[in-house]
Amino acid sequence: MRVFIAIQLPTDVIDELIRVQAVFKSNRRRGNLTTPQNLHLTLAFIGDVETTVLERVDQVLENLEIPELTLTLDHVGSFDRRDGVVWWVGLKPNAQLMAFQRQLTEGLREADVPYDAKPFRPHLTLVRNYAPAHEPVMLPVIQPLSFSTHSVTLMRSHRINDQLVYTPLAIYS
Ligand code: 2AM
Repeated sequence: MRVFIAIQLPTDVIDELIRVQAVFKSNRRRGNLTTPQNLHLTLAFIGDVETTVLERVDQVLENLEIPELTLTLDHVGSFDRRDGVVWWVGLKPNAQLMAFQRQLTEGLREADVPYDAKPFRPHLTLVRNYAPAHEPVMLPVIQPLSFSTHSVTLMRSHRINDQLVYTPLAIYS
């Protein structure tokens, strides 16, 4: 099963992300928009694992002290990836979030759970493999928007009728 660990978002944050996403939706030669129900903050991407590994992930998350975090969306940015440009909304630097994510990945490592060890850059993906229909792309201004969270979710990534779907498997708080 292909899994990752994420923070789920409240509806007002999802609404704001959809507003920002509209810029890419309306000026798009190419691009896969994240569906509203798939918007999330990834903390650790694990990938395809067997049930025995999944049980160890569950143990790590059960034993993890989950802090209450206050996160703030405050900018739009992009990554150039091999499979095209990804545009996202980024979070204001947050030492507590970075420390928590480090604790989580240390737990995974100690439990011998594989994960993508790329440096953590907290972001909420709006569109992947994007190319505009016309230049310039007028980036929207983001009014800083904060939310508090006190849980993490083990998510499954799969395809249903050729649609990418993220399904919560368990919530830890
Ligand atoms: P992305 O949105 O920047 O692509 C599910 O695929 C989630 O895990 C996405 O949020 C994705 O980030 C993230 N992720 C992190 N590393 C990944 C990897 N190596 N492969 C696929 N997704 C990854």
